[in-house]
Amino acid sequence: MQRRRRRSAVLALGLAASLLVPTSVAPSPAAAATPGSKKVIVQLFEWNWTSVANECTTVLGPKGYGYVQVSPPQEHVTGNPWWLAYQPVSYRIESRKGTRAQFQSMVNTCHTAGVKVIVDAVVNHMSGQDNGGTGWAGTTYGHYNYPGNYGSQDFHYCGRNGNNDIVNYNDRYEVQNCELVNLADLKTESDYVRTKLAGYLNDLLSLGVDGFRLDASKHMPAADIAAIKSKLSRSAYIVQEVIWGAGEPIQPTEYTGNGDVHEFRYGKDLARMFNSERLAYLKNFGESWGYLPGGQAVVFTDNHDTQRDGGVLTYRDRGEYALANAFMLAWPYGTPAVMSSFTYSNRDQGPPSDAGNRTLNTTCYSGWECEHRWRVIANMVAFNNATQGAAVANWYDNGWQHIAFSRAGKGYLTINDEDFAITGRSYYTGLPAGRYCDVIHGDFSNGSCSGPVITVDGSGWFAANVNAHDAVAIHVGAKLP
Ligand code: ARE
Ligand code: CA
Repeated sequence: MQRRRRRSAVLALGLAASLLVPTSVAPSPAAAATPGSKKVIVQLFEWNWTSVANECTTVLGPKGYGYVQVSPPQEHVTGNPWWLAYQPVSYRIESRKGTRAQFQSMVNTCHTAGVKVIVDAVVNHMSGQDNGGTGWAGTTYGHYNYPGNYGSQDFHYCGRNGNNDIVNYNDRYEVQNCELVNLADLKTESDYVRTKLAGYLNDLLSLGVDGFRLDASKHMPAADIAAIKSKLSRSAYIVQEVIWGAGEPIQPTEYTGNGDVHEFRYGKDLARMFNSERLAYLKNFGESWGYLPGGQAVVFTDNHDTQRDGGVLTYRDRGEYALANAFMLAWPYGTPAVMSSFTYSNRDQGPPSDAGNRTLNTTCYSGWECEHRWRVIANMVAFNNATQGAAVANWYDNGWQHIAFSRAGKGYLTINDEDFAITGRSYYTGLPAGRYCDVIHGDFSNGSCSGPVITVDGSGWFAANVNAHDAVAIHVGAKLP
């Protein structure tokens, strides 16, 4: 059953939107953070290394993010679109985002701030340029010729569809041996190619990198990835990009033996619950929806592809987006990855860059959205950290768009996505009695709260009004003395 859309109500009231979105956390000097239980990943899409380093110190560390996922660092083809990063020319760590020295310094700075670094690694293919050219760092290349790395014998030529391109995702062979959008497809079954790829990844490990997001994993047999992984010089976190597709023969579950896998259904389903179905259905969100095992799933509201392709909530949805992220960060299924975007008006548009296409430093007020700094999102990271390991308890829903639950003994979230305020009711949290900061509307620091304080009584209840399209969240990490 479709429920009514209430975008207009949000605009008319202007209430939740104004409460939830425009406020961002101010960068502050880092206190040395403790790594360990911090799981939350933030994807700083297309940020340059200097800006990532700065963000680790001033925001990611202090706010409790565990990992930063950075865009591909290797030499790429030249031009302006963001997706040039996905067309490797060589494995030199030299790109529009910065030099090897800047990359190294970024890794060190993030580690000092208690934040680990995941690199988006493009290993399935090289460039998609029929005529070759000169790469960002000056390497001359051809479509099937990358001096010092690969020659024509190192690529697949599947002989299908007239141009070797993938057309049919229902054909396993084609998906793994033809070209994804004309990108020269590496023979990942060859030991030579595997050794080269592992050489690249090992170079990154030598710079201190902690893990990899393996791009286009679906386009490589899981066994090929396992073989590359076995050549790594030390253990590294791995998350594989395998987009679940209805009826496709290649399933995300094939890849769990290698590490984590992105659960693409999560963001689409979550958007549907917010937009046209019911938050009440989220009561058993996760494995019982047919998803990957939670311990191996990385989940997100949107990523750099889905935010462009539609069917998910993005920064353009403002308050609704904040609420969806609050849910994701409070709910125990999977490892949450927060998206942080540059704003764009067409799909191909590159990040803010200079005349030579060098990526500019990030400014969170011009050209960059910085969702990860939105108060709701940034503060819910600490909620996630404080509630690790605690089960969902005390679920409540009104059958529609008002839900609430606790993370046993550690935290409590209620989301009201109705068009009307919910007033005059109390919530059973099971939390220890005390005064808690409502981290949806206020920041907790040095024992004080810049927003509303919620009082949990000796029986574990609190009373509060919740505006339309708004939320209240409290946790033991933001309890007033
Ligand atoms: C660009 C141009 C192309 C041109 C090519 C070569 O757009 O027209 O032919 O360059 O010159 C990104 C961009 C692409 C870009 C590419 C290379 O999105 O536009 O091509 O970089 O610069 C499939 C894959 C999945 C992939 C998505 C996009 O399975 O792995 O397509 N996602 C990753 C990254 C992308 C990146 C690449 C891979 C390539 O996240 O950002 O591409 O490195 C169904 C299937 C999915 C399929 C999906 C879309 O849902 O189930 O598996 O995803 O359709 O086709
Ligand atoms: Ca392939």
